[in-house]
Amino acid sequence: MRVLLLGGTTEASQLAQALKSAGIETVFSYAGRTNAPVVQPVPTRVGGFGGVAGLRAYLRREKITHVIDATHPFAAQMSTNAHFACTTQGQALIRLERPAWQPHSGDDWHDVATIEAACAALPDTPAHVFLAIGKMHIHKFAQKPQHHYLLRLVDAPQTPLPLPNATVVIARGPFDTADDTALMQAHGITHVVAKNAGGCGAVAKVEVARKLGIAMIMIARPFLPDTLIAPDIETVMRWLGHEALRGV
Ligand code: 3Y8
Ligand code: NAP
Repeated sequence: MRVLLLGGTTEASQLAQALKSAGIETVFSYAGRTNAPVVQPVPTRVGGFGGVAGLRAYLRREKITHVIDATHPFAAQMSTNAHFACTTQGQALIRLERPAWQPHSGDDWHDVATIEAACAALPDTPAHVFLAIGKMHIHKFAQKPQHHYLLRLVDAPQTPLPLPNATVVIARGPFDTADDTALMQAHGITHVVAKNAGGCGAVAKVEVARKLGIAMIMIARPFLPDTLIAPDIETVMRWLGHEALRGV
C-alpha cells in the first residue's frame, strides 16, 4: 500500500501523523500556495501535477495504490482531478469531507451561494467586515469600497490591495476563540464573511460571531464529484485498514 495524501487542511496534517504512526508509506502533497507550509512528518511534494493527465502519470510513476483527498472543500479543481484520475485507472480514492458548519437558532446567519453573492449581501452603509476568505478573491469586494475590511492572510500581500480601506493580519490556523474574540472586538467587526470550510481549524470566527451577535455571511461549498466520502480521519484510517486486509 502506498498513499498519496492531498493536503492543505488541519485534518490533512492530522492524517499525516496517523499514517506515519501506522507505518503506512505516504507522500503528502501541497499545491505550493503558501511560502512556508506546515512541515509534515512524511515525505512531501509541492506543486501541481499538471491536470488529470499529469496526476494519472504521477500515480503510475510513483506506484500509488490509494489516494486520500483531504483538501479544503473549496479546492474543487483538485478534488475533481483526483476523482477522474483515480476512477479511470484503478487507484482507490476517498475524500475527507468535513461536515459543513451549521447555523444555530438565534444566529444572524446568511447563507449565500457564491463569493460575489457574499459581497452583494453586505450593506450599502459603511460597515466593519472581517473578510476571512484569504487573498485569492479579495478583488471581488472592490465594488463595495465603502467598508473597512479586516483581511486575514497566510502570507503578506506582494501587490497593493484592491480595497482602499483595509487592515491586514498575517496568520495561519488553526485559530482559537480567545484570539478571534480579541481580534474582532479590536476591529469593531459588524460582519464576518467566510467560506463554509467545516472542520475545527477555522471555526473560531463562527463561534465568536455567534457569541457577539455579529452578522455571519457564509459562502456555500462548490459541488464536488460523487467520490467515496469520510467525515473524519478515523473513518479514513478504518477504510485503509479494510483495504490493507484486502491485500491491495
Ligand atoms: C497551502 C497550508 C493547517 C491549518 C491551516 C482548515 C484550517 C486554516 C480554513 C480564516 C480562514 C482560508 C485560507 C484557510 C483555512 C486552515 C488550514 C485552512 C482559510 C493553509 C495551507 C495552505 C493554505 C492555502 C490558503 C489559500 C486560502 C486559504 C487562508 C500551510 C494555511 C482563507 C480559506 O495566500 C494564498 O494564496 C492562500 C490561499 C488557498 C484561500 C484564499 O483564497 O486565499 N488557504 N492554507 C496549501 C497548499 O499549498 O496546498 O501553509 O501550512 C492550510 C489551512 N487553511 O494545518 O494547515 O483546515 O480548514 N486557509 C477559507 O476557508 O476561506 C482561513 O482566516 O479564518
Ligand atoms: P484548486 O483550485 O482546487 O486547485 C487548483 C490547482 O492547484 C489544481 O488543479 C492542482 O494543479 C493544484 N493543487 C491544488 N491542491 C493541490 C495539492 N494538495 N497538491 C498538489 N497540487 C494541488 O485548489 P485551491 O483552492 O487553490 O487550493 C490549493 C491548496 O490550498 C489545497 O491544498 C487546498 O487544500 C488548500 N486550501 C485551499 C483553500 C481554499 O479556500 N481554496 C482553503 C484552505 C486550504 P494541477 O491541475 O496542475 O495538478
